[in-house]
Parts: sequence; structure tokens; C-alpha cells
Amino acid sequence: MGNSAPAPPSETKPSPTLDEPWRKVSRQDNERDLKYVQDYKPENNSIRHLRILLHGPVGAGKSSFINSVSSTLQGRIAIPAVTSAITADKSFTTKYQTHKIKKGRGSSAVCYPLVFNDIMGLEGGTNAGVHPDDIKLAMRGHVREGHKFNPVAPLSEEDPGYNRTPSADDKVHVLVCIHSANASEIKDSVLKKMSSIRQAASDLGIPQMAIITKIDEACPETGKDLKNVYKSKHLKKKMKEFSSALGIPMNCIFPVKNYSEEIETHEDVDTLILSALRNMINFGDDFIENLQVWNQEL
Ligand SMILES: Nc1nc2c(ncn2[C@@H]2O[C@H](COP(=O)(O)OP(=O)(O)O)[C@@H](O)[C@H]2O)c(=O)[nH]1
Ligand SMILES: [Mg+2]
Repeated sequence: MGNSAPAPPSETKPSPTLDEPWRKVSRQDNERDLKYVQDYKPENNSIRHLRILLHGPVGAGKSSFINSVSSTLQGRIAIPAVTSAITADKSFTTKYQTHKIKKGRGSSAVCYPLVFNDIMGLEGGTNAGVHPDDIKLAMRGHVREGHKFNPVAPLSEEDPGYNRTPSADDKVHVLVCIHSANASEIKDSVLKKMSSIRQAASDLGIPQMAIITKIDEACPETGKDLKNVYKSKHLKKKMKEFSSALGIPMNCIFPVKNYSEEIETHEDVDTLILSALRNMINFGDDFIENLQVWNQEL
């Protein structure tokens, strides 16, 4: 045994990557996807913008995702609209805030007809995160801009932060759960909250998807080259685990690497952000279209 030649690495350790990607995305799609997002306009006249609600644990990358979308669409790193440092403080009271994405520069600047809200929450204890009932109210458009969430007392109808007459574009059109690929197993208490939120969204017919962030940290091969994302066995496993824990089908889960330390945008980062965004718009627009049908039927 002693002087036998060592086995080649491929025999001792299975490769961490698949030979072929299991989902096809490439930087060649960037231009098409960017154009799709740039040209998007909700068909429904009563809706000025598609409202996307991001929810997930503190530090999952919600604010970074909004900033990354902004950077990708502007072709340069956007000045953070939302500071990430304060989100690390779990006692920080979150405000319900709508984030818009600027299109163009200077006096000709307008905003994209898509807006984001992000809600932290789903932490284990009762005194951390936004109450699930408040997330449900936000989905139905009942939470006013600037309302400060109280984790122990959900919004009541008497509260000035309660909007009794939400318009169609106050309502949420896509619900996105954001989670880090680098996080350990999701706690049972968190899962319970997530599933109650998911159920509420299902009851309202709101489409749901998930974004898995920090794929660069979770998988070294993907960290080195983002093009490995759909070849990574580890990430595929993580996405499957996530899919079964949350009940979100694989084709509604998108891995991204957010802009975090970069000073310039990068095509491969943009590819994944655009792929997620394009699908978000598709899902949301289907919902908006149905709203219109319902309105006509009423
Ligand atoms: N490496 C890496 N870091 C990320 C990614 N997304 C977010 N981060 C970092 O994770 C931290 C928390 O992100 P943040 O967006 O504030 O999370 P939030 O609490 O969900 O809003 C920040 O330091 C980000 O720079 C990612 O995809 N890759
Ligand atoms: Mg944040």
C-alpha cells in the first residue's frame, strides 16, 4: 500500500460541479432582459407600478438586492438607498418604505414602474422582526408609507398607519422571500411564520418566489466564477432544501450575488439579477392582469 501511487483527485473527491448547467442563463441574455425591464409598463391602467414585497431575515440581503437592481439597471453602482449597517441592529424599528428605481439621470430622470418594499422579520423571538399579521396587511395595501412596525403589536384599523382604502397599486403584486445561501438551517419558528405568510399570499392569489443571496460566499466555485452557479452541486442542494422547506417550487427560486464590495457593475452579476427581475415582473404582471379581469367582472 505504502508505495502505491496516490489516486487522481477526481477519484478521491467527487467534483463539486456538474458538467452541464441545470438551468441556462448567460450574459448573452443581458441585453434582451435589460430591454424587457426597461420597456415594461403595467397593462392595467389603474396601476402605476408593480409592487414587489421582499421579506426575510435580517442580513439576508434585501436592501442589497434593491441596490443591486438599481445598479444593474443604471449600469453603475447605485448610491445605496438603504443603509445596510443599521439592519444589523436587530432592535432597529423598521419603517414601511417604498424604494423606487431611477431611470435616466438629471432633469430627465423618471422612475421605473416597479417599486420595492422590504420587511425584515421572521426572527425566532416574538420581540424581533415584523409581526406576520403586519406582513399580511402590507400585502393587501393597508400599511401606510412610513409606518413604524411594532413587532409585538400588529397594526390595527384605528392606527394612523392603517390605510382603510388601499388603491390597486398600494397592494403587493409579488411576494419575494429572500434568504442567504450561506445561512444555516432555517429555524422551525421562522418556518412557521413563513408558511403562514405564504398561505396568506396564496389566499390573495399573490405570486410568490424566492431569491437566494450570497451564492458567492456559500460556494467557492461560484465565488470564483459566477458562471458556475447552475453547475454547483452545493447550491442546487441548498435551493432544493429551501424549496421543500418553504413550499416554493424550484422554478420560482433564483440565486443571485448582490453587489456588495464592487465599485463597478459586472456582466455576470447583472445576468442573475436580470434573470430574477424579469421573472418577478412576469409573475407580478400576470397577477395584475388577473386583477383587471376581476375588476371587469365586478
Ligand atoms: N458576499 C455577499 N455579500 C452580500 C450579498 N448580499 C448581501 N451581502 C452583504 O450582507 C450584509 C447584509 O445585507 P443587507 O442587504 O443589509 O441585508 P438585509 O438586512 O436583508 O437588508 C451586507 O453587509 C451586504 O453587503 C451577496 O450576495 N454576497
Ligand atoms: Mg435592509
